[in-house]
Amino acid sequence: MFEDSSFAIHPNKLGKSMDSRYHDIGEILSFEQQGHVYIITCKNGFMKIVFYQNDIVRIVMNPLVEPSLKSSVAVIEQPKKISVKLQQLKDRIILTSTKLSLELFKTPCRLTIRDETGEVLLTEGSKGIGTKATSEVVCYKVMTEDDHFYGFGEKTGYLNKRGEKMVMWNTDVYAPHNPETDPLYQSIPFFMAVRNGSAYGIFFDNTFKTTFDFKTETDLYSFSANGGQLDYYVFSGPSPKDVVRQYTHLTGRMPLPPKWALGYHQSKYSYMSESEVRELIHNFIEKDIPVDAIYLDIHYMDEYRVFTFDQHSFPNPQQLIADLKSKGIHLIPIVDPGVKKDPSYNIYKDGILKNHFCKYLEGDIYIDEVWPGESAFPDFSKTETQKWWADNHTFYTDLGIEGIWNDMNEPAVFNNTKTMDLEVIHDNDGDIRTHAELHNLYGLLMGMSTYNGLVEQLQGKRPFLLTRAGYSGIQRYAAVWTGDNRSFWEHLEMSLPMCMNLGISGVAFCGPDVGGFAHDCNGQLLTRWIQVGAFTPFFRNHNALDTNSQEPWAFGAKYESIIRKYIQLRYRWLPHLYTLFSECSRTGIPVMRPLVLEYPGDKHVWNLSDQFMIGENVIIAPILRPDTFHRVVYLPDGEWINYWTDQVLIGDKHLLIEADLETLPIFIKKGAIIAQGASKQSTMVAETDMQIHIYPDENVASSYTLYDDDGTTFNYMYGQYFEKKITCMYSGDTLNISVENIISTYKPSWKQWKLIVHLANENTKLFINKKQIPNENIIFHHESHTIEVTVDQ
Ligand code: MIG
Repeated sequence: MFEDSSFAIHPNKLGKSMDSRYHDIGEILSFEQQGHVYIITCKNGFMKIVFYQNDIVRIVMNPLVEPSLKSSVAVIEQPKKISVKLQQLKDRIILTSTKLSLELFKTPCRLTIRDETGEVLLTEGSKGIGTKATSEVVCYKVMTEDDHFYGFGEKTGYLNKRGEKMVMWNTDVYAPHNPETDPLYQSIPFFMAVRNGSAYGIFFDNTFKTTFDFKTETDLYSFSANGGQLDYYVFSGPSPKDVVRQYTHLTGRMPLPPKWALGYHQSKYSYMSESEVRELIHNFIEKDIPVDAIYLDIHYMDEYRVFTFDQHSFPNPQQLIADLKSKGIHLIPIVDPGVKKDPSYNIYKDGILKNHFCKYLEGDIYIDEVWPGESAFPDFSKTETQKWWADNHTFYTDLGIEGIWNDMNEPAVFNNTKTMDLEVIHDNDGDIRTHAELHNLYGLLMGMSTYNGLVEQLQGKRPFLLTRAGYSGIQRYAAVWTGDNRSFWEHLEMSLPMCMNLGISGVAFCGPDVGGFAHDCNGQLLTRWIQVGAFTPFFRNHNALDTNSQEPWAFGAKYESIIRKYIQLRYRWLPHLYTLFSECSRTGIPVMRPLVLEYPGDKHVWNLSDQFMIGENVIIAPILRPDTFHRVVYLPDGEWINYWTDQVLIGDKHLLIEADLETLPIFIKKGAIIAQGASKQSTMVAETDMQIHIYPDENVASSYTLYDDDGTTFNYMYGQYFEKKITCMYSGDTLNISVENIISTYKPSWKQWKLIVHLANENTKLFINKKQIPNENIIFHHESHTIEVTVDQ
């Protein structure tokens, strides 16, 4: 409106580009050591360096004052006392641990980190650390031709993020998730760089809006934040798996979920009534399709008031939940953070009276629109509010509920900015912060409150929590689904790299809405998606209002029978999947992984986005396009076995593979040992058919440790579990197998197990723990070239 006046050249307009110039931190003026903290004063800022352990170092820069070493809630580890060698040279300072050395050049201040062999992991060039606008901290690092980047949590696009610019700002995006759609619901400001088979990682622990830029400059990448300190951790690897272990050591790992959370889950926005839910269950059982959980979306509530049931459509939730449980099925209600503004509603009233809602500094409660209309939002940054919210969940747990679904916790608000006013403040236990600073933590803090409440209320049973929003560390509390995708083939394809990168980012328990949330699904797409879902860590079919139904039987008998087969396959693979989940809960190494995690030196996998691995020796190469019955599959060096035919394929090759609608291409590496069980109506049915499949590799020893426990309690944490180690060696026609029960403080339901040896012939001599198994105890299957022996537990 003032375009004709000087207002057109208002300094704010020009200022933007001026302010985005980079201001370097300048030269180092002084260096001192205080205990395990190194303090560096530069011309334009201050730094602190702390070793957390030999392979993790933290670097914090504050442009204005001496940096604070308070970390975000993502970090659960304290620095260990390790011995660091300090060398002060004329032009630089060198700090060396047993795993890395950090060189700090003085004029200007520039950092180089080397691994234990002296190889440069990361280094800085024409730019290092500094500021952009007055409140923007930024860090540049050199990007070489050979660097490939993974992690970053939940992002669209391909696996390798080289060439991308990504923002972390938890956002509710209903619009189609395109390659350019960024940010989404989760903020995981962590990545790893892989170069010539080795890796390092960086976790930028800044909860403001952050940006990771691998696009703007050709030989530098950067990460920056809209406020706060430049606070980051370097993980020195050297392998990609080491980086995942180091990152999840710092930010925590997934507790082992209850087994039922690994089954097939059915959801819809919304199953409207008790009778609809009962009919749904009836269909699953009638049709012999396994199912472990049913979700109730927002319509179960009384006008979207959380912690209520609508009395007309759900008159007796307690009975419903009990009836479902008797069939081995869990009911999971949605819980959003918005609390309806209604003085007669106990949660709202209580929250107001006890001061639990987010406010402006001046004292007004922040009220805005979500499903229930005008609503208030709990301030999860306050310990007391966390406890209050957690305690409210007795409403659900008293009814027998053991799982909760958190949605809209970015938080999503129906206004132009899609979220809370950035000027709203969070109490943060007295250390007040703006929403601009804590926005990305809202979902994590809600998850923490909910999970902790459920743990307390379920008295020893493992809860299940599903969340849409989160920050680094969310894996300690919740599984993550990737939000409002669509029934597009492109979204099936996109879900693979998205989940693989989430896995690298510590969030191993993840999956997309199978079948697609918005838009209309069809039989072929659902079939192909279920095939993939059978192997993603989280396996839930969910579907939006006013779109085609997409329950397993929705598209007729032909598709239903294939879908049944794959949901049953999921249940047959559960003993192996559960073993991998257990490994993940101890090491952070994801169940579903990109090939680059196993073969980081192989250039064919650096951006391989349409295949994934389950554990270290199974490749899943799904069909991701309509009317397509073949595809290219890359098999790394070694020999691979077609799971369906036992045909042996030579790797280090791209192969053209046929896959009719019934076939999900699965390849097993020679030497692999894999546990399988029976298909069952739900995971609550005890296992009776434990099978150990061996794919022997000539003259190469291999081993497998099967894990099992009661699947429902935390007793495994106190040593009650079962581990059976199976080692095999195949040479000549002799297969030597040794079996050792490492821990049997938990007794599995199966008393005997079957050993199934693939690629065998009638002359194969079998020894178990050095005793030859007599021929009459061996069943030889001619068609499949397998031999089968039954063994006692
Ligand atoms: O703005 O609760 O992503 O899974 O069905 C829509 C209704 C709110 C978004 C979730 C979706 C859920 C839907 N919710």
